[in-house]
Amino acid sequence: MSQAVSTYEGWYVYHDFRKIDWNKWKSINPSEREQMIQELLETIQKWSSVENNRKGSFGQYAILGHKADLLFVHLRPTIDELNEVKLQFDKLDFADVTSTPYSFTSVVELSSYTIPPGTDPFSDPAFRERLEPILPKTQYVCFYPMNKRRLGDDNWYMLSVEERRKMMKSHGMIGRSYAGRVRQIITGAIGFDDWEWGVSLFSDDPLTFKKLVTEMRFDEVSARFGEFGPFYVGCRLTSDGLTSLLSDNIK
Ligand code: 76R
Repeated sequence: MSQAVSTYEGWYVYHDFRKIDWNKWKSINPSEREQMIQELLETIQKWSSVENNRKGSFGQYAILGHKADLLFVHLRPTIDELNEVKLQFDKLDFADVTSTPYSFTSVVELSSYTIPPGTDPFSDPAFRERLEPILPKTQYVCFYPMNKRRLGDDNWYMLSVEERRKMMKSHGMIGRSYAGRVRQIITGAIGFDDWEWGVSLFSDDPLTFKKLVTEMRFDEVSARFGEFGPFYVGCRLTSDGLTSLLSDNIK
């Protein structure tokens, strides 16, 4: 049996993808729509306020393509709070014009591959901040779930910890060459969701996602072991942005 990797967990994360039923939304009279937006914004205000005392983080995005229209990302210290947040949304009148084409439940995860044995990572205060991250306020987000393959000789879970560490080191080096251009939050979902990890990338230039993911595809750990779910790309929304997405040019 190979030795399991030890991991450090931080805040729990809920990626809530929403699709808007535009026919239904447009059939509602304007004053009622206005009221529904206000109610939504008040709830969002509450969700965002957790960042003030570092009790979590919140981000909202407009998603491109047919797979979803909106993405709400919640980070909270407990999974119970994520459940509350989910129900708070579902009880809003606005929820009645949306559906959930995708969601992902996971927890911020840092693994020990690149931590020298015998050192306490918590001696660096930045380590806790990485486990409890405030979502970067970049213009663009990219999210996808992934697995590590278990097939014949390409079985990640049968490799020795040294082999895995070597590959993760190379992976981390590529990642670090994107420092300042992209931020990543890796969340672990084993036992929580249908894929093993969620990858959330943040950048002010969407092309950076393509460049980084392409470069990693050629690196051994992704080339041999990476299996990927659906990709989502989106633009960060302010409250005003969300209001105009829902109100501008509505006939
Ligand atoms: O956290 C660290 O800085 C240590 C190095 C590191 C680890 C251990 C690291 C760095 N990652 C780690 C773990 Mn990563 N990462 C991905 C993807 O599309 C693909 O091919 C893969 C998706 C991207 C784009 C990415 C980016 N990473 C992991 C794990 C857990 C593996 C396990 O435990 O088996 C996964 C699934 C994963 C996937 N990674 C970085 C990045 C970037 C940009 C970095 C540099 C981070 C930095 O230095 O700030």
